[in-house]
Amino acid sequence: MRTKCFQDLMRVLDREKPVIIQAHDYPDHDAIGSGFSLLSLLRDFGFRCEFCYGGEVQGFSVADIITNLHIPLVPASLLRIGGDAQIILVDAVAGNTNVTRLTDLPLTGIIDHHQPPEKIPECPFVDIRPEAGSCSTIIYQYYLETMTEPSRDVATALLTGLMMDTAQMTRGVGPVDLAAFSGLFFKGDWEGAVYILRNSFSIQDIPTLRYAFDHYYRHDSVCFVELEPSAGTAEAPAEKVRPELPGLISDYFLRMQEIHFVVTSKVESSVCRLSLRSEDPRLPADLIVKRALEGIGEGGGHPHMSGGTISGDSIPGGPGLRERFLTVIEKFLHENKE
Ligand SMILES: [Mn+2]
Repeated sequence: MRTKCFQDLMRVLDREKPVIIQAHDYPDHDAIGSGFSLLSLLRDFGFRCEFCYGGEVQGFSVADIITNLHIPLVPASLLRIGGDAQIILVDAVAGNTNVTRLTDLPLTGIIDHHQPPEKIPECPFVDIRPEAGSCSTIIYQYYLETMTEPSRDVATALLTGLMMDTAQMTRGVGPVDLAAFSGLFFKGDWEGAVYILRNSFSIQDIPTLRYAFDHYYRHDSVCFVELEPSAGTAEAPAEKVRPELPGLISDYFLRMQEIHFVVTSKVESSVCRLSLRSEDPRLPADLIVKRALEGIGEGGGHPHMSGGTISGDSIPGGPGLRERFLTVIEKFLHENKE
């Protein structure tokens, strides 16, 4: 895929019309870092920009970043989007259920680092680089390209996005990520960024963590954690699970030396959300979730980290879900046998 550049983006944008940068719903650190830095860069070049998200901002860590770094992020529901808006999606796959459709207007740009769907939507500017460890890395490249010095807040936001998505530079790291890391580290408040990343759990998560430790299922090196109300107790109602917790739980279980693949799921308001992690190169989490949810839901992401959703009557329940994954995993292991 040809790498696009910031010049190409500026060429397709009209300075007379508003630019709306949209992060995926319930934005995470990388969505916020990349959206905020793109907003600053476009404003430097004379564009009128807003930065918005669907869903809500959840989690103390993301909320802290928005406040501390003075990020002008607005809920999409508060924006009045006119017919001349130019919408750019960051850190998100167009058409996925985690991207609220703001208007009937077609997208003007997509900037992302997730594995793209087979059919990439028609769009004037598409810069999708699955080889980048974070979307923040891509935007940092735009700063290099235009020789723009990021402000301290922008550098900190980019660094936080990069470090979060790469689990502190331990997964999915490519040469561009390393260049971004070394370029940003002392430009931003690295101690602030590291503090946020190190303090991702809260005392309030303990009942859910306890539930996870008491109720996980393990099949060889594969582990399932199901935070669904039907399997739960009053100690761990899934309704109270913060959206980033399943990912953190998957990360945590992956640290067990016996476990190389983790699927954490939670069911909330008739939607089952899955968070997957893999450290087995034979088991790419993005392809496996896609295959396991075929016909019942959608999923995608990266080989080391992916997610998925299943809605309503299609939710198969714990045993059914495990069965689907184990069948697919078995096939992958068989195909990739040395
Ligand atoms: Mn990302």
